[in-house]
Amino acid sequence: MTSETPGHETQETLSNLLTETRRFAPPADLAASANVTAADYDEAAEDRLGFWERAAERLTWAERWTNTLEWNPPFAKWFVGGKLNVAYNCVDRHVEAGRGDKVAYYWEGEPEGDSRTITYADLQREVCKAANALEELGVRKGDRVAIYMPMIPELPISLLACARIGAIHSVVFGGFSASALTSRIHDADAKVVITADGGFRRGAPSALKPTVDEAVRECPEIEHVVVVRRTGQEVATTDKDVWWHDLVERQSDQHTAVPHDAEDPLYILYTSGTTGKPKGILHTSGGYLTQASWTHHAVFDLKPDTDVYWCTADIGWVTGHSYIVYGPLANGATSVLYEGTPDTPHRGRYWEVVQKYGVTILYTAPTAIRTFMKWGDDIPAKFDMSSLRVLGSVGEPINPEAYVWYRTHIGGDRCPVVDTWWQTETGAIMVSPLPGVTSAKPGAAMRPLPGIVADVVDDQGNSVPNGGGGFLVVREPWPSMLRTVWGDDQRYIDTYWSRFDGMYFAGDGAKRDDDGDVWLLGRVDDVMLVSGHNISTTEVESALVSHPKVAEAAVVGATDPVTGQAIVSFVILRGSAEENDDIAAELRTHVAKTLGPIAKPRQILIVPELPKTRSGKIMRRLLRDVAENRSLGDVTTLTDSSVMNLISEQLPSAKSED
Ligand code: 6R9
Repeated sequence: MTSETPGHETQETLSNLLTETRRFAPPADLAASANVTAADYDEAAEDRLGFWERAAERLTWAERWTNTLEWNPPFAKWFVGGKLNVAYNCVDRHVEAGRGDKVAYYWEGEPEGDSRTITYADLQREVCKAANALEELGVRKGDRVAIYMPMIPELPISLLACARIGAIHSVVFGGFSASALTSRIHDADAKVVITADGGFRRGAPSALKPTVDEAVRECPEIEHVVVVRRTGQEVATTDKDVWWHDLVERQSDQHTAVPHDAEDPLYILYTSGTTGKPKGILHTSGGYLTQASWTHHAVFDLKPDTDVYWCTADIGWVTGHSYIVYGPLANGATSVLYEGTPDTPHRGRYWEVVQKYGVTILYTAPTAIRTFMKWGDDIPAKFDMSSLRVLGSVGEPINPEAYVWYRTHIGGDRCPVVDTWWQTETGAIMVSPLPGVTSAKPGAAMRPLPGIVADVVDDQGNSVPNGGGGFLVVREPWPSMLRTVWGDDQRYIDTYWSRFDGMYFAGDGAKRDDDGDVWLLGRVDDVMLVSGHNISTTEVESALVSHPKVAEAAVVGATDPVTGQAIVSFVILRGSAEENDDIAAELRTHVAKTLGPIAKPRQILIVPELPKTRSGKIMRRLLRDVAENRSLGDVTTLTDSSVMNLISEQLPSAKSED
C-alpha cells in the first residue's frame, strides 16, 4: 500500500504509507451559524493583507497602522505605526462595553472544592493592581520579567500586568529545573521573578520557591522575587523576596493602560529544540494578538455569550499563552483554568469539570487523549458531557484511532474535532480544519487557514504533488510569526530561513494526500531511513495505535547493518491486553499489513511509560539512545525522569525476530 509510482522513488522525500477513508462533515447547525465560512478562504486568497487588516480591526487600536506589512526577509513588521495596549484589549474594553460581570475564568484548583470565579471586572482590578506593583518595583517598559508559577489566577494576571506596562514576560514552565530557570533568566536578563510557594499536583503541594531560590543565587541581575502564597508551605525568605499579598493587595485598582507600538515586544518564550541552548522566541504585540484572537474565533467557532471554553494546556507552554490568555481574553470568552492533573483525585476529573461548568469547547493534546483511551471508555461515560460542541487537539500528530476515540467517547459523535498545527514560533494556529466548513479526516490537519500560505515541499523546495511527502514550509509572512530569536538574529536566520530560499522551515515532515489535504508526519529529525525509504514516525506509530491491544507507541530508527536504519518500537499496552510472547509478532505483522513490509518494526519493546516533555511530546531522542545502547542525553526537560529507568529495565525483554 505504498504510494510509489515508477520513477518516483528516487525523488521521494518522505513516504506516504497510511490510507484513511473516514470523513466527518461539519454538523449542519454549526455550519449554518459558523463564525467563519468557506468564503473567508477566497477572500484571503484574493487579498491576504486585506484579510489580516479586517482581522486586526477586531481589536481596539489607539492609533491605526499606516503600513500593514513591512517585509525585509526574513524580518517582518506588521501593522506598522499602529498603537494598542494588549491588556486593554484583553480586559478593559470588555468592561467598558458593559460586560464586566461576565466570567473571564472559572478557576478550578486541584484540591476539590477549591475554586474561584473571576469576572472581567475582577480581572481588570487585579491586573491594574499587579501593574502598579510591578511599577513600584521599578519595572519599566521593555524590562524582562521571568514568571515561574503554578496554574493559578495570578499567572494570567501577571502576564497581563506585564503586557499592560509594556514589560516583556518570559514564562518558564513551573517544573523546569533551577539550571533551566537560571539560563533563561540570564539569556533574557530579567530583573524580577514572579513565583509562588508551590502548587498542587497529584494531590500534594509541590514546592516551587526552593527552585527559584537556587536559581536566583546564580542571578545577580534579579532585583526582586514576588511570591504568591498558594500552598502555605514553609518557605525560606531572602532579602529579594516580597509576598504578592503584601505588595499587590495594597495597590490602587486603577491604572492607565498606555498604548504601545504594534511591534513592541510582548513576550519571550524559550523552546528547547532538539539540540543546543534554548532559543528565546520573541513575539510582538499587534500582529500576535490579531492572529491569536482571530484563530480562536475561527477555529473554535467561539461564541462569547454562550460558550464555556477550556484549554487544558499549561500557560508555561505557548498553547497556554495564545489559547488560555491572549486569544480567549481578546475575544471576551469565558474559560476554565485548571490547576491540576487529569487523574487527581480520580481519573474522571476532566469530565467532572466539563460537567460542572457546562464546557462547550475543549482543547487538549493527543498524549492526554491516548491516556484517556488507556484508562477506558467507562470513565467518561459516567459524566454528562452533552454541553460539548467543538473539540480541539494540539501538540503532536493525532493518531486516527485517538481522533476517532475522542470524537466518539468525548464528543458523543456530534462534535467536530479540529487538529490544529502550529508552533511556539508561529504564535498561533496555522493549519487546521474549520469546524463549520471542513469535512475533516481523522489524523489530518487539513488546510492552511485563510491568510496562511503553507506548503509541503521536496528537498529542492518544490511543492510536492498530491500523494507526495516532504517538508512543511510557510511561504509568506503571517501576523503572529516570531520576529527573531531573542538577542540572536543570526540564529533566527540559520534555524528557520536557511534550509529553503525565501521560506520558513518548520522542521516538520508532512504529506499532501490525494485530495490535497495536509497530514503532519512528525519532526524531520526523527524520520527513519530504512532501505532507502524515508519513513515517518507518525505513520508507524498510528499503525501501532490502531491495533486494539496498543494504547501508545513511539518509534525510532536505530542503526542497522542491513537496512541502514531499522525501526524500533516502544509500545504501551492497553490495560486489558496481556503481555505474551506472541504480542511482538502480532504487532509487527499488523504494521506490515497496514503500511507495507517496508515499515515492519525490527523490534517491539513493551514498556510501562514513554519519556515525554512537559507539553506531552514524546522525546524520541532519548529512545534512540536506548535503542542504540548509548548513554542518555540531556533529560532535564523530561516530565518524569524515572521513566527512562523503567524503560531501560524492559530492555532484556526486547523481542526481535530478525
Ligand atoms: C503548539 C505547539 C511545535 C511542534 C510542531 C510539531 C508539533 C504541534 C501539532 C504538531 C502534528 C499537530 N505539533 N501541533 N504535530 N499535528 N496538530 O505544540 O508548539 O511546543 O512549539 O511545538 O509540535 O512537531 O513543530 P511547540
